[in-house]
Amino acid sequence: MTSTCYIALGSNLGSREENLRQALAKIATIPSTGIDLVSDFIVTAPVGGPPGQNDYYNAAARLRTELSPEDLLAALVRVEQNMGRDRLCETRHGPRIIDLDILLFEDRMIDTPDLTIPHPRMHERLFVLRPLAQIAPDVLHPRIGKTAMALLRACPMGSCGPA
Ligand code: A4P
Ligand code: MG
Repeated sequence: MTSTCYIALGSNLGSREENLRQALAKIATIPSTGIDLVSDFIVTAPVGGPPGQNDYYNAAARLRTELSPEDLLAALVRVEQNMGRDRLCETRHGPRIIDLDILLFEDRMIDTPDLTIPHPRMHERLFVLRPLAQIAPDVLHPRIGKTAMALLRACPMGSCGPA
């Protein structure tokens, strides 16, 4: 069974634009998975984390996959590791070469220790909602019952952080 899902990409270390491109190229090689839409890359001020971090490059993509959400997450974590991300050396919300988050997976709602879908903070983040609403304005957040565009419009600049 093919599922549609949306992911967020972020990078604020090294060649940030190139990191997003490389991640997309690697995601395209995940078995039984294809990328069918990618947003523009946007430059956003870091939200949270230690002061003095670089701005992020952020993007969103739509995938079609035969994998389960758990297997897709494992594959995305492997892409992050393959690109040199080492979580043990990172501070929470600190600089990272690449961060790949699953935002939505069909209209599934998952709450396990390793996986929360929809992504728990997606609806309050401009750096997620802007690219997502660009490629999928009408996609529904199954928990909140609003579209990506409605969430973006409802997102007060202050609480979402600058983007
Ligand atoms: N995990 C659970 N649910 C998911 C999901 N839906 N997608 C688990 C991906 N992973 C999920 O992730 C930690 C664990 O979360 C994973 O191993 C998985 O089992 P991580 O990527 O190591 O942690 P993280 O990303 O550092 O933490 P967190 O809390 O996910 O951070 P956020 O909330 O993603 O924030 N500012 C700007 N402008 N742009 C950004 O992209 N990103 C962050 C990271 C902070 N500030 C930012 C940006
Ligand atoms: Mg993450």
